[in-house]
Amino acid sequence: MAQLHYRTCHLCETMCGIEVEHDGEQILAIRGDKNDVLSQGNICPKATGLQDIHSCPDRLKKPLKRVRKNPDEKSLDDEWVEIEWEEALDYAAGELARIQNQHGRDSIATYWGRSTAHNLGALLAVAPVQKIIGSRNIYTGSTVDQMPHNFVWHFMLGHQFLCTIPDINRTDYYLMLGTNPKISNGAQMSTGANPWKKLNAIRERGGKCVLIDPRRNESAKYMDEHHFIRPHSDAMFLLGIIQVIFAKGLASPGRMAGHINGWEEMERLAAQFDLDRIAEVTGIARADIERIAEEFASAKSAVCYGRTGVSMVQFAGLTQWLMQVVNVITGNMDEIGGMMFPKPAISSLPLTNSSWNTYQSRVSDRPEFSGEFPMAILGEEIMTPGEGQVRALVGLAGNMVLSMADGHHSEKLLQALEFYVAVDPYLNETTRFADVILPPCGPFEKGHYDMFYHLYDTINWSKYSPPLFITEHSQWTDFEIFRELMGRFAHQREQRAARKFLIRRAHSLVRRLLSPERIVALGLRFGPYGAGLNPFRKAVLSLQKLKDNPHGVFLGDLEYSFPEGLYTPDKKIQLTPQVLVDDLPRLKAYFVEGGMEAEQAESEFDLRIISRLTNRTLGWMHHSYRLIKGRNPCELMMHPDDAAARGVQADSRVRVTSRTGEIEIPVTISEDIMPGVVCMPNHWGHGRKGTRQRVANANPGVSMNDLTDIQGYDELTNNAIVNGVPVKVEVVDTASDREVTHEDEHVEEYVA
Ligand SMILES: Nc1nc2c(c(=O)[nH]1)N[C@H]1C(S)=C(S)[C@@H](COP(=O)(O)OP(=O)(O)OC[C@H]3O[C@@H](n4cnc5c(=O)[nH]c(N)nc54)[C@H](O)[C@@H]3O)O[C@H]1N2
Ligand SMILES: Nc1nc2c(c(=O)[nH]1)N[C@H]1C(S)=C(S)[C@@H](COP(=O)(O)OP(=O)(O)OC[C@H]3O[C@@H](n4cnc5c(=O)[nH]c(N)nc54)[C@H](O)[C@@H]3O)O[C@H]1N2
Ligand code: SF4
Ligand SMILES: [Mo]
Repeated sequence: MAQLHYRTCHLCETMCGIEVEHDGEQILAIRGDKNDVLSQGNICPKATGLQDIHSCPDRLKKPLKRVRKNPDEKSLDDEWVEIEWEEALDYAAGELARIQNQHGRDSIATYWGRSTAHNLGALLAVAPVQKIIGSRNIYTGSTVDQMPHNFVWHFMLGHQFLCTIPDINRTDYYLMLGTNPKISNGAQMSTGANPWKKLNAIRERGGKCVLIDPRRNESAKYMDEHHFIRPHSDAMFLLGIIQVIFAKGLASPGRMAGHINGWEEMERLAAQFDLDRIAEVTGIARADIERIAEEFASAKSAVCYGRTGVSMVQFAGLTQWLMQVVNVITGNMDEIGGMMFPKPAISSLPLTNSSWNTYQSRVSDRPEFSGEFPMAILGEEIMTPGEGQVRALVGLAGNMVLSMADGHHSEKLLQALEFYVAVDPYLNETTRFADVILPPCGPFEKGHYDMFYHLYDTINWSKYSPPLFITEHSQWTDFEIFRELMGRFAHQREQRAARKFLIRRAHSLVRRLLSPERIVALGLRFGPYGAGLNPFRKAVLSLQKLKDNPHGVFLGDLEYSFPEGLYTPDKKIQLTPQVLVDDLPRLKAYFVEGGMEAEQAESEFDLRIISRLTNRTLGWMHHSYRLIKGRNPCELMMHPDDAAARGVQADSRVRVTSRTGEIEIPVTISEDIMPGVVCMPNHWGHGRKGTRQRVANANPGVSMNDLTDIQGYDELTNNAIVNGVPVKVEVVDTASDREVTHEDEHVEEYVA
């Protein structure tokens, strides 16, 4: 008999409520939950793909161990055998302990990919795993994503997770840079899908929406204006905006008066840049910059916000900083309709680290940020011999071969590892280099609470999703896998009998007392809406209350939290942190003092490539047949002038070449892309030897990150540059047959 289950879709930070109709273990349909307090029935197509993941025959249920053909070297011809959990955990822990005892703490690195943040068990494991391993070699997907934001929040507001959230529900002016909410459903801003409805609402209440983007992306039609901007040049545009706001006497601190340092310095810094030169390098007319600045500063409330298009580029740190400066100098920081700060039911800020440059990396002296190093240096730490060299990797929830800049480089570094344990449900482009794969249970076989994404809330709310199915695999969430792996590792690493005994006792105590659900209950109890230590206090929120309210609990609109909520020692906003001011000469050298022209004159790569998300997919969801069936979106978008200049026609296949690699890809010719810029979707490029993912491999596409460059990262924040990478394009042939290229028939065969 069909039953209904309510939960949160865990696939992205949008946190939509879904209604799962199922008959026993068979899922019949996934729909939006109309009663969900956040999303009110809105979802995107990706949620429906979860049922394919649940039933996917390629999803691993038991650990896999590599059996090497040649004991001295890994090969993609090696075989995999399924082994029992006990054996797999003992083997992995034993190898890690052996390597660390022989080569020291830093010889093990950890890598945490995107799905960590979507995953209660994995998130709860992060801090203990890092503590137990004790290595400085910590790497996460953050440095191929949002690190520049964290960097700027740390320096301006005092904590890397004091996340500025655009108050999209109440703003009158929305200035948006490098983001495409129609497709991404909003990034670092959880609205519960269909944020375009909120953009429409801004305009319906008389407000205005402006988009700055090298592509007239799918969100442009919900905006009043769109302006093309040359990739990497947003910091210059923002300096123009700031300069005009000061020059016209429109700057005003609003509610934050008396709580801002660096006001005069900021005015002086922005005044140094010539507005005509800004217009020339950005491609946005001077008159438009002046008008947008005036409109923004004169609006009743306004917010300047940007996402991955301005964080995975050169000068990303400066860009993030200057966006926040625009908000502060117009009185829109911690103001209704401006940038606001949520109050999540479990407060993670006091428990998380925020630091910079307290130590540096071994090979190239890159600074740590909040205890992690940038992904860009993982390869050199593995491949450069010497004391402290990384020899083993514990990697989870990320597919760096497709997602990190320079996929070929990622393959090399993974191949070079002495030992690699992957915690991942798939044998994919990255995990095929592992020695052992420990697969966590599927999304419906465990409870879910968004421990991280509530930091991006646009309203205050809370929700817990219990497991839908309890299966044999349910006992292996990422939490239990790490609990068992780390317990064994600590025990095997220890030489002294007495301490070994204590570790064993502690491990069995943790096993008995701690589960993800219990930790959530504790977090809620000691959070801002919980009863705390007082047994008589009637709490606004508890785990039981969340269980009783499967559509979530609304906790109120976002409220003022500054200056008390600031984490800076003097409780003031730092408008001009020295480290950011010190990065301005680099911007000047490139855009004002001829760097850009010199680069263009020297280089054979005359186009810049940027990324694009597609509505129906998300990285690892290419395992879902219903999401990727049909024409493969992996095509290169090109402006008609650029196409004509190279003899490219609508049915051409082209070769795209960069400093690091080349790919061949069909084209789409469109005026929606800025001349001089080309664009393609990322996270494709399946079909590689040694993977076990039939759906993705049957419709493989090519990988954009086979073109991006490991040497390309924002010098200040160390975030990878995967947008605006120099390339050239040549015709391979025309009239290519797309039907054949996309091998759809093959997928049909498999699914049938
Ligand atoms: N469908 C779908 N949704 C997703 C995801 C997914 O994979 N698929 N991933 C999720 C994740 S992990 C994230 S982080 C978010 C990302 O969410 P968004 O940031 O909204 O993602 P994008 O669509 O990549 O938008 C980036 C925009 O930046 C533009 N851009 C590129 N270079 C520049 C530049 O130099 N300057 C400016 N101003 N713009 C530039 C691009 O043209 C593009 O329109 O999406 C989330 N949602
Ligand atoms: N060129 C280019 N590159 C980009 C981007 C871009 O726009 N352009 N975007 C960047 C951004 S914003 C992001 S977030 C990254 C994303 O890149 P990654 O962090 O690499 O994310 P995915 O490729 O989605 O891989 C997720 C992995 O997690 C695994 N997984 C799924 N569920 C679970 C689970 O419950 N537990 C565990 N342990 N594993 C699980 C999947 O099998 C898969 O291996 O890519 C970045 N790279
Ligand atoms: S936007 Fe789509 S993928 Fe993201 S949470 Fe909502 S339904 Fe899931
Ligand atoms: Mo991301």
